[in-house]
Order: sequence, then structure tokens, then C-alpha cells
Amino acid sequence: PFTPMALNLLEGAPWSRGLHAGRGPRRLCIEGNIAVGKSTFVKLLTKTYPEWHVATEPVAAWQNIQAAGTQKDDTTPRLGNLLDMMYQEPARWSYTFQTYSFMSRLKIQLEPFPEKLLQAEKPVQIFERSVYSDRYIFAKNLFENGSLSDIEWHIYQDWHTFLLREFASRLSIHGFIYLQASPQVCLERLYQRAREEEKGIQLAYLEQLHSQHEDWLVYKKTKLHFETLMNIPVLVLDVSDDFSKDLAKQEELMRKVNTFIKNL
Ligand code: UDP
Ligand code: D5M
Ligand code: MG
Repeated sequence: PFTPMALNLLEGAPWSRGLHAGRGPRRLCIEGNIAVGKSTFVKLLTKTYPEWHVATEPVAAWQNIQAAGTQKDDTTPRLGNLLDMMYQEPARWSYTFQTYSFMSRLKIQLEPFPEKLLQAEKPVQIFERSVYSDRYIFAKNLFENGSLSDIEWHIYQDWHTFLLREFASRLSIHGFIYLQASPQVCLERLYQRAREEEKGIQLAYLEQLHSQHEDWLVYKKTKLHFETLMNIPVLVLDVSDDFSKDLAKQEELMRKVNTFIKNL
């Protein structure tokens, strides 16, 4: 259950005045283009800071939509792979995808704090992407490239604004970590990962998503609809050089994250 105490902790009290040893949890989102290395980065964070709580992107749920109310086992009816459907027929499935990815991210961001987190001296919670990248990266881009119609985009924005305002007090975010690399680097990593559904993704699509990230998180050109979102600090980390096996690079990245979070 979501206790009032957990609620207080969410409301952005500075660490020095929080409830647990004077510190409230810091909540951060990792943002970045497809295949830039978010999941790899999140794994590195988990290894470096095992006491932090990390929520990965629920891609597997999008790849295998299961009938509601059923137990998840081998006999569960599989309704389809929504990620694949969206890439195969964007005009037909992009809106549906947005409703589902948003709901799954919202549920994750609303989950009560894990017990272990509340007891940590400096509790930190990390989310792989957010209800904000859903809108200001993907949905916006799908509208601009014609995969969402005027009406779908209008309806999407209407419920997105409404729901996030209703849940505002439980969704506060203290920082974004933007993993940055060129679209070319992302395409190489995308091929290397070889996720079946993503085989048709072209460089042009990654270029569009790259611009959306830069506009929102670097140039601050994207029009936002939530007052609090405008002042959230952004740490930009250049991950063009492969960090997956480079210990010195990993150490440097972790040091930057640590400094960033300490000052939030
Ligand atoms: N990867 C890599 N070097 C890096 C970061 C990632 O080779 O510095 C690889 C990683 O092993 C995977 C692919 O790039 O095969 C995509 O990474 P990930 O799934 O972490 O990306 P995400 O889509 O989560 O951002
Ligand atoms: O992102 C996982 C995959 O899901 C990747 O193919 C992008 C896609 N994705 C994630 N969120 C959205 C939204 N909101 N719309 C459309 N497509 C989306 P990865 O970067 O591999 O972790
Ligand atoms: Mg990932």
C-alpha cells in the first residue's frame, strides 16, 4: 500500500529535511535514443550501487500482450506483439502503442517505494525512460512523421496532461540523465542487439528521435505542459565511445552520476 509517509517522501523534500535519516529518495530517469545503451547503463548502475532501486523499461510486456486476468504461464493466451505491430503498421498501431506504453510506465512510476529503498541512507530510484519521453520524444515524433493523426495526437495530449496533473504529487522526478550518441552509433548498436521487431528501423528514424532528445533535453526548445518539468536538472553523458567493457570509462560515468545526484 502507498503509505502517507512514502507520499511525503515523494514530494521533493530536500535530503537534509526528509524523514529517513533526514533524506528523501531522489528519483531519476534515464533517457536516450533507441539502442544508445540505456539498459547496459542501468545494469552498470545496479552493479555499482546495489542499494538503489532500478526500474527497467517493460519492453517484454509490449512484445507479448497477454489476456487480462490470466495467470502468466505457458497456457496464457497471447494476444500479439504490439511492438512488432507498431513497426509493421505504424499508422494503424502507433496510437494503441502509446496508450499501452504510457499505462505501463505510469504504473511503474506510481509503485510504492520498495522497503529496502526507504531504509537506505541516500535512497535513489532510477527509471529507464519515463511518461515524459513517451510524449515529448515518441508520441510527438510519431505525430510529426504522420503516424498519429491530428485527432489521435489531440486526444493523446488531452489525457496525458490530465492524468499527469492528477497524479503530479506521486510522480515527481528530480533529475534526467540523457545518454547521448550519434544516430549512426545507435544504429550500429541496434544491429548488434538484433531485436527482431526493430530490423526495419532506418537511420532516418533514429535521426528524428535524436533531434527530439536534443530539442527537449539540450536546447530546451520543446514546449512542455508541466511546470515542474521545466526546471529539472539534466545530466548529459556522451556515450559515443563503447563503455560496455571499458572499466575506466565506466568509472568516469559513475563518478559523474554520483556528483550529479549528490547535488540534486
Ligand atoms: N552496447 C555497446 N556498447 C555500449 C553500450 C551498448 O556495445 O557502450 C550494446 C549493447 O550490448 C546492446 C546494444 O548496444 O547490444 C544496445 O544497448 P542497450 O540494449 O543497453 O540499449 P537501450 O536500447 O536500452 O538504450
Ligand atoms: O526501447 C524499446 C523499444 O520500444 C524501441 O524499439 C523503441 C520503442 N518505444 C519505447 N517507447 C515508445 C513509445 N512511446 N512509442 C514508440 N516506440 C517506443 P529501447 O530504446 O530499445 O530501450
Ligand atoms: Mg533498453
